[in-house]
Order: sequence, then C-alpha cells, then structure tokens
Amino acid sequence: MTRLGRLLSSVAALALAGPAVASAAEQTLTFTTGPISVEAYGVAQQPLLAQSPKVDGYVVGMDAEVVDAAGNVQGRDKVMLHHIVFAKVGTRDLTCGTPAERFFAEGEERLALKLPAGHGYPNRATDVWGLLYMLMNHKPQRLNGYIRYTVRYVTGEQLIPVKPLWLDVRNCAGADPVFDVPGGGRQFSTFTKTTDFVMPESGRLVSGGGHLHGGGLRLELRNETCATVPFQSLPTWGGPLPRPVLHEPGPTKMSQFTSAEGIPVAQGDRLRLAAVYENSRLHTRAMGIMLLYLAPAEVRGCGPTPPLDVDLGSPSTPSLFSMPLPRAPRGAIVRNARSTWVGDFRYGAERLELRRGSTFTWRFIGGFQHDVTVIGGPVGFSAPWTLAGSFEHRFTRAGTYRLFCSLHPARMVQQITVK
Ligand SMILES: [Cu+2]
Repeated sequence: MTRLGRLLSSVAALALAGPAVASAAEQTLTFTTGPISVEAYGVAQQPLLAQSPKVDGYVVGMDAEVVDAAGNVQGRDKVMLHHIVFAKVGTRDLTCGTPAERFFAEGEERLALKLPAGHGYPNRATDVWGLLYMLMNHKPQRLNGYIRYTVRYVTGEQLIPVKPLWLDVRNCAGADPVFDVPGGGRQFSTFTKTTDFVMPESGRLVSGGGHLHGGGLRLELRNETCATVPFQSLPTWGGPLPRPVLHEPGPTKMSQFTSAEGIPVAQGDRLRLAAVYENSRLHTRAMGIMLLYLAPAEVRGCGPTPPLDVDLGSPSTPSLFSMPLPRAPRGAIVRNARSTWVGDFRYGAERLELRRGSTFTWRFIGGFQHDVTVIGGPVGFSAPWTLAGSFEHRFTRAGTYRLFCSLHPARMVQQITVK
C-alpha cells in the first residue's frame, strides 16, 4: 500500500470509528405537555402526540410526573397521575398487534423505565410518540396539570436493543382494560385473573415491573411451558390518602427487576400473567399489567432464571378499605323500577329499592362518557365508560349497593337497596 493509500485508509477508519466514540453520550431530556385542565374532583383523560428525542439513539430510562405551571410537582392530593401510557405510533405492538407500540407506562406506583447497563429502547429521530393520560383532581376547584417526563437518552453508541412486552390480564381490551373483583369471599380468600401469551420470538427479559389497583396482592409472571415463576411484582401500600377518597387507593410502589443476563424465554413458550387480588371485599375497575423488556436472543428449551436485581420496596398487604360515597344520594326512594338513565353528571334516580332477583338497566344518554361502578355492597360489578347504549345487572344478593361514575365520582352517585 502506498503512503497515500495508508493515509486514506486510516482516515476512513477514523471516519468510521471516530464519530461513534466522540459523540457517545447520555443526556437527560425533559419534556412538558401543555396545560391539561381537570375539573373539580374530576378525571381527565385523552391521547396526545408527545414530544420525543429528535436524534437517533436509545431510551435507557424514563419517568413522568404531574407538575403545576411553575414546574412544582403536584402531590397525590392535587392533580394526581392516575395512569399514563407512552406508545410509538406506527410501530406494531408485540402483544396486541396494534400500530402503536406501548413502551412505557406508570400509575400511582410510579413505575420507572429502568434497563440494565448496555441495553436501550431504540428510537429514531423520525419516530412519533403518543401518550394517553388519565389525571385526577382532588381539589374543589378546576386545576391545570402538566405532564413532565424525563428521558435518559444515549446517542452515538450501539446498545443491545430491547422490545417492550406488555402483558395485561385484559390484554388489548382498549383504553380501559379493567376487570371487577366481586368480593364477598371469606377472610384471606383471593381472586385471580390470568392471561396467556405465546412468545413470538426468543430472548431474555432484562427488566420488568407491574401495575395493580387497590386490593392487589401480587402479579405473577409464570412460564407455563417451563413450569416456572421467574418473577412476581409485589405491592407496597401506605402514604397519605388523598381526600376526598375518589377511588380505592392503589399501591404506592410495585417491585421491579433488572437483569443483564435476563430471564430466558423461547419462541413458543406460553407465558401466563396472573393478577392476584384479595376477595373478602369488592375491588371494581381493577387492573393487572406487567411491562417487560425483551432483548431478542437465541434461546432454546427451558433455562434457569438468573439472580434478578429486584427493587423491592416494602411489600405489604393492602388494608381492608371501605369506600364511602363522595356525597349522599338525594331524592325520594324509587321502588321496583326496572331502569334509570345515566346522563350528564347524574343518574336519573339516586336512591332505589329493588327486589332480589330483579334485573336492572342503566341507559346512557349523556353527551359525555360515563360509567356505573359499585364501590360498596355485597358484590362488585361495573359498566365500561360509554356514551350510549345500556348496561344491565341482575341483583342476586340482598344488601345495599353504593355506586358512582368513576369519571365523575363526586357528582354522580347512586344507592340501591336490594331486599
Ligand atoms: Cu360520569
């Protein structure tokens, strides 16, 4: 090789290697949404397009919070972060197959995106992010909340790419993937809701955490093919209770793992997610979600689970909680009606008396979405959020049922006595 040839090849080598080394960096990027107005004692929820890093790189960490106009974090007693889900628009979701890949979410437990060193969620400058939020205001006046999220972002370096694997016991049920724990069981009885998912590819699960609601005991990740339980996410309870009580409080933390070695899963393995709730009390609109990150890799057969680095919190059992109605139901008692309407910010009849065995219908006629949610009584049930149509329930157990609309809990209440 000539001198010029050697020079050119070393320049070429520098050009290839140089920028990658020179610009390898981790940055912390902070994004804040515009104001989100939440009515007094109300709930606001909506999908939004979300700002994202406008350079190719990897997300290596993420968390979100609700702040006020001055940038101060709002506590659970003001505008509370109920749920937030981030998705990459146009990328196929691994479990639902929908064209929005859910890659990060948190709720009251304040789950954060954490990955073991050397791993990242790949993102291109041109990728589009969306977010779906649900905020709850505990104050008697309308307030603005701003969602501020922090992204730890690595550029100029190749990391091991991870894919989000979103397991949900109500998987792909839409924006409100809830189920009802009926309650009424003896002390220490449990209610378990499960879902199965067959792995479309092999790899190592390098991170994961869970989301449960009030009354949750644990969220188990089982590998049915290998007959193992590689991880369970456990709730921590406590902290000040936001007043007025507008929903059954959820865990303040859920345990979360990271592992560079990862939990091996092979293509075709049947994973089962089990959300275990206590069932002596009812727990309506419960959830069971585990968000895992898969580093695709060749895996065959069943391998041992490596030691996991678990951020455990202080797991405890939920205290037995009796949810009061935010206000007293009003009006004369309506006896043996067959139906009532659900309109904008009230139920047609707020006090009802029915005979055991009767079937009762709620007809939705409002211009806004509402629901029917039992928060106390002999058995828990709920109707999904809706604008129209009807919902019916056959009352087979006597007692007093306290109900509200979970979207307008302070305004829409109802009490049904079944004799
Ligand atoms: Cu409502």
